[in-house]
Amino acid sequence: MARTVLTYGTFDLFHVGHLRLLQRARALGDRLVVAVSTDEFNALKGKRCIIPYEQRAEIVENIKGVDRVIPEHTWEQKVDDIRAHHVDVFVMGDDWRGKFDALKAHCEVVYLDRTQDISTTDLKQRLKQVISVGSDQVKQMIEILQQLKADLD
Ligand code: C2G
Repeated sequence: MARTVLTYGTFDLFHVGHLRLLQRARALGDRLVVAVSTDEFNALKGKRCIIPYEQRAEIVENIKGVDRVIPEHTWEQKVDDIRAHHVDVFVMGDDWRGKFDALKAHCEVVYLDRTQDISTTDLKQRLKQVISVGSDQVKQMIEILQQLKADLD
């Protein structure tokens, strides 16, 4: 019987931390089911995604080793998902360590080390810095052009 692994996540601005989590989760079994948080559920988690659910799900389901993507609508659906997909192992990054131990009544629970120095939050911060530098340069250009126009008047 195939050993099924299940994990959950937002996977916004997909990066190597997400990839390595999925690779290591898949290596714990023969098939991997990934529940991707919907935009509505992310609002509940207090997260605002850059990439909409449909695209996040499309990226994840095309990652090698991912066999099935399902939507994550609520915190409470995990036990139903475990039963519906005959899950043997539930996996999360260790930022969630201990949070899902109740699922040990239904399947193995494994927390994997997060990949260091990469996160969606960090990527957003770096993007903001690039944008703010750009907008400062645009402001300087506008001042130069306004001064030039004043000189020509
Ligand atoms: N992750 C990781 N290393 C990183 C970043 C993320 O291993 N540098 C892992 C997280 O620990 C998680 C998975 O990648 O297991 C997806 O991360 P997020 O998209 O941030 O997921 P999250 O918002 O924590 O959603 O019901 C559970 C929630 O849906 C989890």
